Amino acid sequence: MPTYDDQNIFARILRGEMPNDTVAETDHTLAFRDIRPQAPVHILVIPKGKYVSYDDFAANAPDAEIVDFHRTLARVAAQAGVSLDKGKGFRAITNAGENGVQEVPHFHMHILGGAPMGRMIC
Ligand code: DGP
Repeated sequence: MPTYDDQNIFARILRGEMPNDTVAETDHTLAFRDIRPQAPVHILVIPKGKYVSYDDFAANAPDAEIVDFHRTLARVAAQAGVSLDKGKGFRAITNAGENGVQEVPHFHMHILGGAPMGRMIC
């Protein structure tokens, strides 16, 4: 696992060094709008803990942080009107490492919705 880089942009957002458009926050999780939206709804959900990628988070985060992360993601999707009870659904994805084309090395999931996403294999 790569070493966590404390200077990555999401670490700076968590330290309050960078502005962001927060949509939800809990003790363990932050959700904010993506700066380069690729869909009408494009929100990033990140743990506050220092995890490089999905595999790091899944293997090493305490259960309480993992549960809070997923519950927050589902709540944010509902608040944004894209959950199945509020809207027409969404895509939740994470990119990991070089082949996953992960730009920011702090684990995050993208919530994408508000329009059909199209079929994807990547
Ligand atoms: P990726 O690591 O490839 O899964 O995607 C990173 C996403 O983070 C990308 O969609 C753009 C977004 N992003 C990069 N820098 C910033 C920033 O400073 N603020 C916000 N809100 N989003 C950012």
